[in-house]
Amino acid sequence: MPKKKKSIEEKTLWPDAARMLDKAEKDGVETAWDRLEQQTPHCKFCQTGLTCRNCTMGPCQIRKNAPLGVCGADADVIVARNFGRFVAGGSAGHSDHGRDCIEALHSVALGKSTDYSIKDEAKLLRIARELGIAVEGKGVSEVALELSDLFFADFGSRQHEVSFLVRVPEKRKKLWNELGITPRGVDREIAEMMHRTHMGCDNDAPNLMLHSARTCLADGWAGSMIATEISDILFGTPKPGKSKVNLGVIQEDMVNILVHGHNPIVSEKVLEAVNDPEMISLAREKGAKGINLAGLCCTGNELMMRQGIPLAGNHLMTELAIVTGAVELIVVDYQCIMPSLVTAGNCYHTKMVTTADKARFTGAEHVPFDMHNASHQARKLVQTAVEGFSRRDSSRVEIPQGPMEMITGFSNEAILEALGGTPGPLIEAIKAGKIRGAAAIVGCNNPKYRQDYGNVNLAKELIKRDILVLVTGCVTSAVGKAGLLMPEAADEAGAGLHEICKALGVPPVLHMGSCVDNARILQLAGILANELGVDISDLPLAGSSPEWYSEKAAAIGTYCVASGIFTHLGHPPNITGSETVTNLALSGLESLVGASFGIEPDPFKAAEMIDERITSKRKGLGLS
Ligand code: BF8
Ligand code: SF4
Repeated sequence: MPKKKKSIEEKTLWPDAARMLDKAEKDGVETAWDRLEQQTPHCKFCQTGLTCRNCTMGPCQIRKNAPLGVCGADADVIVARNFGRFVAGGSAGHSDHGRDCIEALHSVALGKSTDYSIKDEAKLLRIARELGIAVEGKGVSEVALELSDLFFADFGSRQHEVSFLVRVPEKRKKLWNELGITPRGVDREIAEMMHRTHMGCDNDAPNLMLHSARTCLADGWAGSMIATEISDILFGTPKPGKSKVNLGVIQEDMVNILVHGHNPIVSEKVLEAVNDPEMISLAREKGAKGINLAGLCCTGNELMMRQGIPLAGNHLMTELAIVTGAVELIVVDYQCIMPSLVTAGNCYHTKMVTTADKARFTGAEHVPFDMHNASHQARKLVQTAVEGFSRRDSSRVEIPQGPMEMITGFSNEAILEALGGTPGPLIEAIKAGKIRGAAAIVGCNNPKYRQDYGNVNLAKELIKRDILVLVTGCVTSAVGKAGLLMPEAADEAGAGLHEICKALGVPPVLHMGSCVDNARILQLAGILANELGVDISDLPLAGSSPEWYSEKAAAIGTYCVASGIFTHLGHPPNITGSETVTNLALSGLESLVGASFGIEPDPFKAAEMIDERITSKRKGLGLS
């Protein structure tokens, strides 16, 4: 049977994306949606996790007439091994980003980098104290050095827990100890996952799944948390501020530069170079009004929440941003960057530049950034963009208009400040049922879904039910475009949440950052649980990733569940070939860690699922 082509309407929720999809077709630019069509139907063995390629006696596929791999591994073991490696990949991504942040802090502390500095000294001192470093009588550099050394140690062969476990409620820590899943060194857990999944090691599916949990906990409570906290120390702790989102942030009369990836270490420097008067006058000489910087994906979130830089869009908007024909330069660091961007750029005058030696793209120019050359390299890049302006073909430019306004930047510090310095008022609102609970909607776009349909509708349904929504990563752009990040969106919320939002002047959906910043949500959960003297799993909280795609998103989901937070996913990871693993994920984990996964592609039914969970947790706390 010939495959039915999806209409543009079925591909995305958004007018800006629809217009660019139409233009892409006319301009002959292939997108992720086109390639998905070519890749469909997917291999059933891979989709259910039943393929093993871990040695050359195989590869093996588990079938009815061949239920064991050559070595004798069964479906459960193969599925659990594959899942373990999948989340180890995600944990490695977040955590290696965290390591780069430690290296930056370390080099600033040693005075080896003049390109970076400590912007939030108060936070540096606060965190150092929190982690047991004596700060009295010491200079900022000395404290920064001790803190970076402590964080480096969090990555190594340490035998005891990672430092930020001081934020975890005692009950939860005891549970992790009993299960043997207390995260030790970040690299240690990831390497051990690779070891366990080598042929002939861990051949017990539940035991493998427990180590998956441990690996992801090392990501959430160390790798990601360290990335977040150091980014705040180096670039400032986010405060609520205005920004804009959608492709309308690209400016026709200006040189346009997009930053894409995850680590603010590159994008912050690009921003500085963009604001350099010398660069601006160079742009004017070339006939542009100035230089416009906008962000994509998580790097976009990082710049937006600290500097107010507008967000052009999320994962599936990255190719479409280039299709506007008005982008001179796209600068990337790492993660979630489609290699197709090089090809899309070649269809226009858009140049793609890579900056990390560990993330190079064939066909893109490589301008490596390090601690000692970042400002210089950033200026070089901006100059390249300015020079590209004269190569722009104005007859091929089409920019959707009308960016949406939004308020972003709700770090925990900002949330506590809005509450008057303590979590007390939030707890009172939860007790009174004005806020019935909170749900974090996080993660990605995936062309298998109508873009952002799940992300937006789930958020809308939850706020109607007086459930406060927290967002990070690519969901930010989704809810921002839907207007949900503005205080006026409180009018779409239930009466209780509406009242609280109006009193505080905040939106019913709070933007908490990029994907590594899901660690902020873990920290907040820890604060609330400690304040109430309960475990995280007792709180009326939920996580959700309706349109996830990445290994990192699976790692986030797993550390959420292992931390005691029920987590909804739009579709399962590739585990359904094993009943044991699937049952463990959907229910078995409940008796072990007090939470599990729920799968539901329909956002309206997912809202129901999350609501039920929150209701039962409220009951458990004796709340109506
Ligand atoms: O880490 S939400 S598509 S950009 S994986 Fe990637 Fe998913 Fe976006 Fe940021 Ni997170
Ligand atoms: Fe096959 Fe076992 Fe080798 Fe996997 S480890 S490829 S199941 S023989």
